[in-house]
Amino acid sequence: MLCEEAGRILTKAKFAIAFTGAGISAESGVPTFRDANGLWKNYRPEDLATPEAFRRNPRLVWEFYRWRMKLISKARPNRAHLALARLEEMGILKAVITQNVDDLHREAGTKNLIELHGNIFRVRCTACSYRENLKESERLEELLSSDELPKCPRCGSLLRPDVVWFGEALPKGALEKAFELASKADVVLVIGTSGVVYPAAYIPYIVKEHGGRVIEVNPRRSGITPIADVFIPKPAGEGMGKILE
Ligand code: BJW
Ligand code: ZN
Repeated sequence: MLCEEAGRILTKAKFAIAFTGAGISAESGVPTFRDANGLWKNYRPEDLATPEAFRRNPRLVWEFYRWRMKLISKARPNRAHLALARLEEMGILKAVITQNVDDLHREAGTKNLIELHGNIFRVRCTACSYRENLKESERLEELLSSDELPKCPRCGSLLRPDVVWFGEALPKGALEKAFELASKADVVLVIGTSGVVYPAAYIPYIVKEHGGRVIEVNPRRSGITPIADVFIPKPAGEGMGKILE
């Protein structure tokens, strides 16, 4: 049963979607980007998650991503990821659009998942079209236990994480699909994002412009809060627990 005002809005929704950010995985032990202490060794994401940083110092960027891959590979979906999978099963939620690269929505069982910023368990070649899903190829351990820069098995060039860095285009199909869903949605459930990174942060605004409602779960105010119809100032697990009670 769905409780509270947010639950009532969701129950009546014809086409609800969710839009998630790093905060939904915080309770799984995955660090966010912009909360206190920063993500890693006092570097800002804007200094590591860029093609320039990778060109300048691929070792540093790979060290950062290996550290995160290790951490994320031990993380499990939390109550909030599971609640979204359950809402999809109930036929209420039509899609989850995530900025996260951590795979936790998929592990929780969400079927219609749109990953706007890529996936940390995939690598791709900087020179040719080679791509690899390290979970599927079972080569994650090999990559994590080596200190070498990973090279393309096809052409020998440097591999990079298959994620979207600042200044890079989002996967075209994913962004188009996300915008299309947002223009159709009558409700968007926004969970755990600071709402400052674009074009992803347009999504709740598109829903709102088309007359849809915005429900937000975040312990702190975000770039989305000014347009939220319902703001639940709680961590994701607790906030979603209240809605699904
Ligand atoms: C909790 C919680 C709990 C804590 N429960 N909540 C328009 C305007 C201004 C700027 C731009 C614009 N358009 C483009 C730009 C430039 C740029 C940008 O947005 N810059 C701004 C920062 C100023 N955008 C880009 O460069 C994008 N590309 C682009 O536009 O390309 C144009 C182009 C077109 C055609 C050809 C070529 C180019 C790309 C953006 C890529 C972002 N990449 C990253 C890294 C991904 C890989 C990786 O993971 O390593 O994506 S950066 C990082 O930020 C990551 C995240 O997905 C993203 C968003 O962060 P998120 O998820 O919101 O996390 P936080 O940490 O910011 O917030 C956490 C929230 O959780 C907080 O609110 C907490 O309160 C909350 N929280 N605990 C619930 N328990
Ligand atoms: Zn290659």
